[in-house]
Parts: sequence; structure tokens; C-alpha cells
Amino acid sequence: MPKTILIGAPIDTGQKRPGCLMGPAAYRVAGIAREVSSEGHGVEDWGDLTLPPLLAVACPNPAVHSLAETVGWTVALMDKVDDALSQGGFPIIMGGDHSLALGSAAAAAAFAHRQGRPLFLLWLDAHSDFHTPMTTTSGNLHGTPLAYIAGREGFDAFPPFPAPVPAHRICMFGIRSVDPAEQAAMLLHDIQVNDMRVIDERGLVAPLREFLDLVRAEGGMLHVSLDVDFLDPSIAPAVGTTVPGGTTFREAHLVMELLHESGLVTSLDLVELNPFLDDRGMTARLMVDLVGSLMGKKVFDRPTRSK
Ligand SMILES: [Mn+2]
Repeated sequence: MPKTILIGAPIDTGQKRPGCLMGPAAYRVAGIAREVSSEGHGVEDWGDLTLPPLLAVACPNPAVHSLAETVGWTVALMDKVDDALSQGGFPIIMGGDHSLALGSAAAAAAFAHRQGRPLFLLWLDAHSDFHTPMTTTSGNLHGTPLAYIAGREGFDAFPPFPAPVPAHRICMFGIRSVDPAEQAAMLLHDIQVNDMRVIDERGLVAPLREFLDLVRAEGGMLHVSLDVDFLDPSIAPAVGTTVPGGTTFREAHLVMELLHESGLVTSLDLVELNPFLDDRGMTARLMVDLVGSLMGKKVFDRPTRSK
């Protein structure tokens, strides 16, 4: 396992509920570096990114807000995550809202392209995030990264996506909230959607293994984007967009354990944690626990903790 590089992305501008900018600090307080190193992996914390000087950018959709800031964060992340990958590291981007994936996935795509390897995307999220800046009605750009990654039009204000990821290399998991405009576009693009209905019927293991087999067969890199709202709000309340019916504690750990066993994951986003909404750090701790499982920890036989 390559050395883990922690990159703080204190980004709040992809949506309207303040608090995600405290995410990186919460992950550190919850012991993310210790969790990684206790599984025997090297870890470096590169600190938090800062917003570069803003460019003059515009979008014809008047609903879109914080465009210049989101473009700025995207550029900063493209640079820093690429650095981490180029040094042979395993970057974990600690968000920050999901707009950070515009930059982290772009960096992963640029790096994979230079390596001559295909990039795959695993989207663990309640939402499909398949809006473009032109189709969003909320104007919240945290709902757009998958459309950028898939090469949809409407991102003129952003750097061109380095190597758009074809639909068969994108897998959505845990989806249970999709806007009509997104649904139509997803059908058009033929994106594989494992919504909660699929997970109810087939379980997690079979569809996830099918996707991982594909990554392995094509010698791909795998960027995983883990949104807090992938988890059920009863175990992960610290998110601005709770949707009932999310994955359970065990299901989420199982995903991470399968990912660990696959050895295929090359970069990871942790997004949408809003510590201001948390209940005594339970969500931050759960997310850090999930990172532990991705690093190889098994969840069994643990002492009962007092809260
Ligand atoms: Mn999301």
C-alpha cells in the first residue's frame, strides 16, 4: 500500500449550509492519521488547501452561486491531488462539500491519462450529482461533479476535464435521490446506477464485485468518492442533505472491506461532513472508522465504548 497523503479541502461553497469547511479539522480530531498508521501504512498530512485568487468567470444559469470560488478550489485540487499521485501516494481528500470532487477526480483523470491507464469512478452517495451548471435549479455546484467527470457540456467556466470517464467506468452506489433532469441525462449516458432498490434486492457484494472485476480486467485506477449521506442518517447525522434509507453500519464497512481486499483503490474523497450538525463527533468517527476498514481493519470483537 502506498503512503497515504491527507489533503484538507475546507470547501463550503458548493452548497448553502455552512459547516463543511470544518470537515478537515473534524477528521483530524477524530484521529484519521492515527487510524491509517495503526494499520501499518505511512501517512503524511499536507494540511489544508487555500483558495487561489479568483478568476472572472460567468455562467448563463442565474441560479448558480459561488462559481468563481468553486472553479478556484477545482484548480487548487487538480494541482495538489496530482502532486500526491505523482509522488506515488494514496491521496485522501478530506472535505469539504462534494464540489471538491470536480478537482480531485480531474487530478486522478489527468494522472491516469499520463500513465496510460483508464480511470474508474465509484460514487458512494445518496445523490447522483449528475447536474451540470446549466441544469441545476438549486445552483449548488456540489450536485455537478459526476456530470463534469462524464464529460457533459455546460462546464465552460471550468478547466476542460482532462480525460472524460466513459459511462461503463462509472458506478453509482446507494443512490436514493435523483432529480428528473439528472435521471433523463443518466439514462442518455447509460450510467450504471446501483440505487438502494438494487442493493435491497441483490445485496452489495455482487454488484460491487462485478464493478471491481471490470476495474481489474482493464488495469484501471479507481477513484472512490464517499459522501456522508451514503450512510443512513441514524448513524451519520452530520450532513446537510440527509435522505432516509441509507446504508447501515455493516453495509458501509463491508463496502470498504471489499475495496481493501481488491487492492484497486488509488484515491479517496471524504465529502459533505458538516461537523456543526454532528452528534458528539459520531459521524466524523464513523467516517474515520470506514477509512480504517479501507486500510485493512476488520470490524469484529471490539470492546464496548462508553460515549
Ligand atoms: Mn454527493
